[in-house]
Amino acid sequence: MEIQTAEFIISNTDIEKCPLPNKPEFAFIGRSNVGKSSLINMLTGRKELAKISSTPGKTQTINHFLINKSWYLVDLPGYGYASVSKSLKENWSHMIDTYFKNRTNLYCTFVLIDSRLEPQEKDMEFIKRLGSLNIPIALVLTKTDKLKQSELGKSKNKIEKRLLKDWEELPPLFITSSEKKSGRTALLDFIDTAINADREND
Ligand SMILES: Nc1nc2c(ncn2[C@@H]2O[C@H](COP(=O)(O)OP(=O)(O)OP(=O)(O)O)[C@@H](O)[C@H]2O)c(=O)[nH]1
Ligand SMILES: [Mg+2]
Repeated sequence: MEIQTAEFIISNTDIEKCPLPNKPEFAFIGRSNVGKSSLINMLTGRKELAKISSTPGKTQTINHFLINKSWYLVDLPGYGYASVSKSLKENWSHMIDTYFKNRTNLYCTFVLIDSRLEPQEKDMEFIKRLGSLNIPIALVLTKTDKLKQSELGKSKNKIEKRLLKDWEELPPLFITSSEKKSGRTALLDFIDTAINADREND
């Protein structure tokens, strides 16, 4: 899929203010600092579309971007950021939960996982939560430029092994680096296929 246009629509903490759920939507979620905003910029080819920071906790709102005038990409705040206050964490958690419960146009949620880390229980818990809400997911390994090919293979195996403790089937998995711009075509093709498959079913 070619990205012709990518427009910022709205940033808010109130689900009611999100655009009407009348276009296919794809959300990006994962622990703080995992690279959600960077991935959105890499996919759209717009360097400063989503705001990035080396300090975790940069994205604190729900951010809708309209792509090719026909579908939404959504940048969400990260979970598991230790340094914010308990009440702020609870607010985010409630906001994210409400988001997932209300977006009837959500085609797939990409759960980003840092390829350099051992499988994290926070990620596994979050994946379970999405599963209980019947939300289709795909996994995205991020920052793979930081690993050698052999290390990446091991990391992928560990994550898959851990997931198979909870799930019978593995979700689709993408290997990406926003730094090296890798994994872009596969991910955009996946989105394209999801949108078109649904059109054919209409
Ligand atoms: N080496 C490398 N660094 C990356 C990659 N993607 C993101 N980063 C860096 O990781 C840091 C966090 O990136 P963000 O895109 O802001 O992460 P985020 O998940 O949106 O973070 P929050 O909004 O705080 O939840 C930044 O310093 C990025 O430059 C990547 O593919 N490779
Ligand atoms: Mg962010």
